[in-house]
Amino acid sequence: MKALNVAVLALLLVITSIAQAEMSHMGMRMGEWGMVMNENLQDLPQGCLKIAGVQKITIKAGREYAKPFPGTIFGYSQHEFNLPKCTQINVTFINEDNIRHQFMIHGLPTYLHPQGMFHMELYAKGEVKGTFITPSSDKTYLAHCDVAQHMEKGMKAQVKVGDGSGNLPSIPGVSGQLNKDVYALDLSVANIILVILLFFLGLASCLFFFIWRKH
Ligand SMILES: [Cu+2]
Repeated sequence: MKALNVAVLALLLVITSIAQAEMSHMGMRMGEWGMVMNENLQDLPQGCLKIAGVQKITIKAGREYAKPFPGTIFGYSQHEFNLPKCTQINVTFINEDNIRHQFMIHGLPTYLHPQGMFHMELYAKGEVKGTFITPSSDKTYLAHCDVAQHMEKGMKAQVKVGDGSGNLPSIPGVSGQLNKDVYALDLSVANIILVILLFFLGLASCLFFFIWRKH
C-alpha cells in the first residue's frame, strides 16, 4: 500500500513538472491585470547566429490615439514599428482606457510562438512588459487588438522587421481605411440615360400643367 502511495506521488510530481515546463516554455503570465502569452526571451530564430541587440519599444493603447484618424474609435500611440532583425525587443504595453485592449503580433515563427502569435493584454488601465526576438528575414507583421471591432475601428499596426515586406491594408496613417465610404459620381451609361429620361419627364410634366392651367 505504501509502495502504491509513493508511486502515485512520484507520478503526480512528474506530471506537475511536465506541466510547469510547458507553462514556462509557452512563456505565459497571467493575473487579474491581464496576460502575456508566447513570450520569447532567449530562443534564437532560425537564421540568427546570435542576438544582434536589445531594443525597447512602448505602445500605448487608447481612444485618445484615434483622434487624428477620422472614422476610427481606438488607436495605438504608434501604428508602425521598424525593428532590426535578430533583436531582442522589450515591449512596454500601456492601456490608457478602462476597457480591455491587446497588442498581438501575428505571423511570427511557430517553433518559437504557438500559432505564430505574441500576445499582450490588459483588462483595464495599466502597464505590462513582454519580450520577443525579431526573426532573421525582411517581413511585415500584423499587430492588432483582437477585442471585437477594435481592429476595424483603428487598433491595427504593422511591425516591419528589416526592410519589411510592404505595407498592410488599413493601417491608420500608413495605408488608409479598409472600408472607405465612397461618394464618387457614378457616370455609367445606365445612370446617364436615367438622368436624361428624368429630365425630360420633369420638363414634360411642367409643360403639361402649364398648358392645362392656361385652358
Ligand atoms: Cu482593444
